[in-house]
Amino acid sequence: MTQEKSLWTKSTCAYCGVGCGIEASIGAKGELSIRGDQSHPANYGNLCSKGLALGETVSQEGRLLHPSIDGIETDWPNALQHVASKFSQAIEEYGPDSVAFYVSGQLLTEDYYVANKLMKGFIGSGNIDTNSRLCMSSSVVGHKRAFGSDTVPGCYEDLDTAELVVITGSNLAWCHPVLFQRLKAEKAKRDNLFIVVIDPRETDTCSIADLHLAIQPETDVALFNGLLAYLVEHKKIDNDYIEQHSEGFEAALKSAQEDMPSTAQLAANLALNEQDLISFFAHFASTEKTLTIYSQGVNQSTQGSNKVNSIINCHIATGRIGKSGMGPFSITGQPNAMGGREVGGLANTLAAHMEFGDQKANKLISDFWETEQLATRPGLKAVDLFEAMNEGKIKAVWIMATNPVVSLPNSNKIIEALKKCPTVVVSDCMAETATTQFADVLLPAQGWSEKSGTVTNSERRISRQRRLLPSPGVAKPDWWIISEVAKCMGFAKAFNFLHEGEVFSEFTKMTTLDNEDGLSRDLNLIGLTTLDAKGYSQLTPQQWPVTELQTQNVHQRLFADKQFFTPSKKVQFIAVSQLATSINVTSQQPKQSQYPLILNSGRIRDHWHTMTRTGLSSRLGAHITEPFVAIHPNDAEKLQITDNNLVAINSPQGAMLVRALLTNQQNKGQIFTPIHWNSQTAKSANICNLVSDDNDPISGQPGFKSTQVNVKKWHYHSEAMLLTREPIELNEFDYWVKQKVEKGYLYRIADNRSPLELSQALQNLLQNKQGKTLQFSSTDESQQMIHRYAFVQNAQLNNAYITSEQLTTQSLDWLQSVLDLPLDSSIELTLISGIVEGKLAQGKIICACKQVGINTITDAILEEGCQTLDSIKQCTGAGTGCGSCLPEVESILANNMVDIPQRIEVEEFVA
Ligand SMILES: Nc1nc2c(c(=O)[nH]1)N[C@H]1C(S)=C(S)[C@@H](COP(=O)(O)OP(=O)(O)OC[C@H]3O[C@@H](n4cnc5c(=O)[nH]c(N)nc54)[C@H](O)[C@@H]3O)O[C@H]1N2
Ligand SMILES: Nc1nc2c(c(=O)[nH]1)N[C@H]1C(S)=C(S)[C@@H](COP(=O)(O)OP(=O)(O)OC[C@H]3O[C@@H](n4cnc5c(=O)[nH]c(N)nc54)[C@H](O)[C@@H]3O)O[C@H]1N2
Ligand code: SF4
Ligand SMILES: [Mo]
Repeated sequence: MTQEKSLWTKSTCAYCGVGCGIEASIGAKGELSIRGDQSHPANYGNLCSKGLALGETVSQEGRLLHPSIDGIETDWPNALQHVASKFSQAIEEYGPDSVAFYVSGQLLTEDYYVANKLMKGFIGSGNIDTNSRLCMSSSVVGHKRAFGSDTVPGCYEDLDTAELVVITGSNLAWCHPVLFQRLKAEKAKRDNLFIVVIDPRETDTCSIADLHLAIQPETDVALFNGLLAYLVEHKKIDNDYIEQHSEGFEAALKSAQEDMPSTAQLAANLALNEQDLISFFAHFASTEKTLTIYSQGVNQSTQGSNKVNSIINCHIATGRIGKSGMGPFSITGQPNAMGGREVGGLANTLAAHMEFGDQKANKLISDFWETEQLATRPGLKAVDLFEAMNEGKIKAVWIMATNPVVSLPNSNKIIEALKKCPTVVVSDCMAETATTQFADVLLPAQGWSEKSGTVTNSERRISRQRRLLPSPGVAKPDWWIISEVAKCMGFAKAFNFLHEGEVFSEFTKMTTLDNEDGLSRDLNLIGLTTLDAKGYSQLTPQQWPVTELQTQNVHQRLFADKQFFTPSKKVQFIAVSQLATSINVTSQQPKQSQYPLILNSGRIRDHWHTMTRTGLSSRLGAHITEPFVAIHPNDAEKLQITDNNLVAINSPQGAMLVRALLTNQQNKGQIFTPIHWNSQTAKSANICNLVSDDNDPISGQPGFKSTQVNVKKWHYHSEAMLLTREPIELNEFDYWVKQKVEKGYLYRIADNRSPLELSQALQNLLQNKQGKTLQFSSTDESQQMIHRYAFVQNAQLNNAYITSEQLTTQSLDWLQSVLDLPLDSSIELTLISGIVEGKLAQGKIICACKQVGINTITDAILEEGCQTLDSIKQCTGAGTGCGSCLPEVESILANNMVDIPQRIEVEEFVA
């Protein structure tokens, strides 16, 4: 038992804000095994596909190993001094507001703390903003306006006790899978749990919903205003709570009533069935234990802050905050979105939840940091920051742990801004990202598994990330890099940290300034201020406020005492009104007819953001292999687009080229594309090329979820699938997408050349010498020419391709695993004939953990007679790992049981 313990180190998952505890052990060859930490209260041992694949993404492939200046490798002292002098020179010449940091919710709290301390405390500018601006800032505004503090009041345990769970603007099944599975298990156990999903799309999250409201995009304020008006009309409000503990009710109600002439009219405005609307309202009215989970469909909007307050208003009116099973619950995106907010990562807050404009806070921080330069006013928010850069006002920027060329709206403008900025410093783990290309100085940062520190999850729980592996090259922790630059800038005394634990200790003390009792501010870590190095090293999860070190898991809710952090100590209703949206709600027609469709964007189950990490795992890459646009069949028909066509999407800002996926899960007039692919993984699939930088006037959060676009079929002459062991540059082709597969890469290509010309172009690129070439050209049943080519070296397949006019009509999923298999005669035959047998025949991978393909699952249903999820699990192993593929397995089951038997065949084509 003791031996077992010492082999597994506890840490926290690198990805989403659920903040799951993991345990890692290192094998003989340095490989990392990962399992869920049974004792961690965020996940009790469960992990999703991304968490389980963490071990596969810690490879050294593509890592940034050394600092460089203007593309020339250098050492740390030189690089640090260079950055310091560039920043100091700019400050001297143009003032502190001429420099900026753009940081990330993927930094650890310790990194974030020193970055904020340097910019706000010692450079003396507010110009540090974070990618959480794109993610959580509308929630921050909503919280501060209502509660007087940026507080998420509830905890995950509320999922286990709630009787109505409203999930709005969140695809929990794919983005917070462990919470989704927890809720799903509750749903299976309890008859008294009703689940409502509010999302314009029918997502996998709807698989557990009793009611799905496919509202028109951007109409959430009207919906929740309608709910508030309904609650009042049906006398379902908590009058005592409103009178004694809140302010602003009358004004909020007046705005709400203006948005709801009648349920019939509101339903028509939102394009909902009136019965469904009333059902939602009635459930909310009659269920005390109501939890409203929300995420980017709410936050990422030009009226995101108002959407948040429209939700919170309904919870205040019913007194449903701070009690078990109820409350508004903003689910955070990144692993440390919360930590960043705690230490002042946003340009408009100070640190430890203290605010600009508060003289007392200003003095407390200045004294604590022993500085006279503390910034006195907020800095530029992300979009404005890059705008200022574009105008030449920012002379030096330091980007850490984020990839703004992909993730900020209007990518072309971001690229222009970076080109104009005289000094662009980027700290990243990867050498080649869409953003590192534009850096003057590159600094290699330690990544997950190498760095050490803390993160805070959605339920305010602080957990340790621990060092597991050595770092490659000379990569250093972000907090160290920042502190060393600060020292070179002349601030040695304030940045003399020797260990991340010392940074954490200083931060915990800061939370207690004039706040020993936790009555001035919600964020109080007084119980952690006495931690010594050993205590920090062994720290178990702690949920704030931490009045004393928690030796077992606690589940606390704030505002149970009905005391808020507003001047009057009362919670605030905020009067909000539905603003006009980019579509004309009543006619359902987009207002600008040149761009008649609304483009929505978001995440897929197995990829993380710009794919710098999940793109390294072949298991994760196999779920969805190519960027796509989901489009309703009626819209597609009008545009003469069929399934799998390549289509160009255009907006006034830019264009992208992706594969069409026809689906009824998409509402008419709206399309959806994932955010993950970018210039490193596809020719033209960066959705932020199209998104405008319109943002919420209060939070500054961009409206990523609705961009007006048009879609046109894109014509090409030939397609290719190319398999290589090494990455290859394909920009000469009109369309390409890269997928990591076992032992290599699989590229999908489309071009305006003929199949034969494309074949020749590929051979020129591959430059194969000294080996065995297998080549075969033939026609298929529809007389299309197909060219197959494989190059074998040392009895190993080195590269291979197939070109044809149309490849998408054929299932070529077997190509994903072929590099990993010993090359025998049957594989050679498949490569030149296309006849697929045995292991190669299982089709698209559905269960990433157990590598189970769609054909194996459909076989189990149709041929083995598996008619339940459990029997499929038993028979195929699918869904027995992390379980996040279960909704998809279920939908395959449902599809195959309803209109039997549309079997997905691996097509064989005649040689
Ligand atoms: N697999 C995976 N998981 C992740 C991430 C990842 O990259 N991959 N990223 C993490 C991060 S940083 C974040 S922020 C979270 C995001 O987590 P989510 O917010 O759950 O994810 P999204 O897919 O961005 O968007 C959520 C949903 O909002 C819907 N939506 C769009 N417009 C509207 C609207 O007007 N109203 C309403 N009610 N809904 C609308 C979209 O259709 C979409 O289904 O995920 C985290 N988890
Ligand atoms: N259209 C559209 N755009 C969106 C969104 C959307 O829904 N739609 N969502 C927005 C949201 S919510 C978010 S959170 C953003 C995410 O967008 P980004 O933050 O740009 O995405 P990531 O790929 O996570 O970028 C993290 C970068 O940091 C590097 N990195 C990882 N760990 C470390 C580390 O420890 N130190 C350092 N120095 N570097 C590290 C990675 O290699 C990677 O290059 O995208 C936003 N953009
Ligand atoms: S839900 Fe998945 S991605 Fe999120 S923290 Fe847990 S294991 Fe990691
Ligand atoms: Mo996010």
